[in-house]
Amino acid sequence: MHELWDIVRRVKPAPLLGVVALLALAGCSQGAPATPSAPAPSSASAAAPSVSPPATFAGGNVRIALVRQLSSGDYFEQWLAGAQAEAKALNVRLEVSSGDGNNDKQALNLEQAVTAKSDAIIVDHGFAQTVQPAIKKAVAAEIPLVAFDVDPGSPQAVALTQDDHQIAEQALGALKTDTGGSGEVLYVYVAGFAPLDRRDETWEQFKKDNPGIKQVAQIGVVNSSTASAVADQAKAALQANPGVKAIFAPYDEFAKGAALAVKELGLADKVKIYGADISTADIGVMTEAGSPWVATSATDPANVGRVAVRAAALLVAGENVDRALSVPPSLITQQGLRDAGITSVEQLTRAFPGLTTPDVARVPWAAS
Ligand code: SR1
Repeated sequence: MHELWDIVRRVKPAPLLGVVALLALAGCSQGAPATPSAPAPSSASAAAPSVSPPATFAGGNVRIALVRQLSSGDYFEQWLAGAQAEAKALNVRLEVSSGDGNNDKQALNLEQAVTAKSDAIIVDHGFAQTVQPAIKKAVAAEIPLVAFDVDPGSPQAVALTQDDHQIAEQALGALKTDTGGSGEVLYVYVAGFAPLDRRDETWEQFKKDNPGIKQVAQIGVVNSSTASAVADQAKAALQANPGVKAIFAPYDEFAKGAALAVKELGLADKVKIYGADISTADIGVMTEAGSPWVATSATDPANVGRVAVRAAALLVAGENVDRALSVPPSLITQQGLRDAGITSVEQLTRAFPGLTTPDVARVPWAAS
């Protein structure tokens, strides 16, 4: 069961609204209702722009290349929708390519964006060794660059993350509370993806700090059907390890796959899942009767896509942008979602405005 204040203490200081969302969504062992507070007066509410757009943006000819490693799955689809909405709002052309999991293809797409002299480039995920050479070329050509969830290797680029250590800390805080800090755990992880590697650092530290937690197996795959591949692996791992009582699956495709396996094996009363990310489909999985997926730590992916485009637009305009941008996550529990009757990400973000971060890479000429 979750101890509300235990979870709050566990997280790094967050902006006030992030804390409000956390407080409101965390399931509470004391039976206190986890209903949303009235939407706080938010910096997300529409405010008139304080300055006019730079002339460069007037004709709609600013071209921002979005060079993606992956595009399938709820997270990546929502992220793209947010990026496209922000591009429209800022009157820029977003030219989208995806490697569809093929790193060589992503590197080629990135080379092409540099050759095409894009006004700015956003690199969305990718492996450092495959994208850093072309990022160096972009920097040499003075093309502003934003790297989301990949180390750009160039200090001139803006590095955007979701605070992955905090994501893992929040999910593991819930796992620890529910398990009492001991028991067999199945871990889902694939090395090489920067956000998963950072979450893994937290997991490794968590195991050292909690010697009662035993990782009995590690599974994981990332491809165009991650959830079903993970479901197959999780079934085998659970059958081989009948003592497992928790699964740490810090990516929503991992968590969905794990949930499928647990349900199919009839273990939902015994095995609970602690994940990352949120989507409308995820909310459906978490809140359905008997679901084993009890907690997830997440940002709003559409909001993160918006932040990436805003940062790129600011760089095009010659504005100063922090070289390290981070969007804080919130802990979302099954109990909190059920109590608040939330069935979609739209409802979630309306009820909890802390999931929207208009002050991260704020564009002074845009309404926010
Ligand atoms: C394969 S990497 C998947 C992760 O990327 C983003 O950071 C999302 O949070 C997702 O969990």
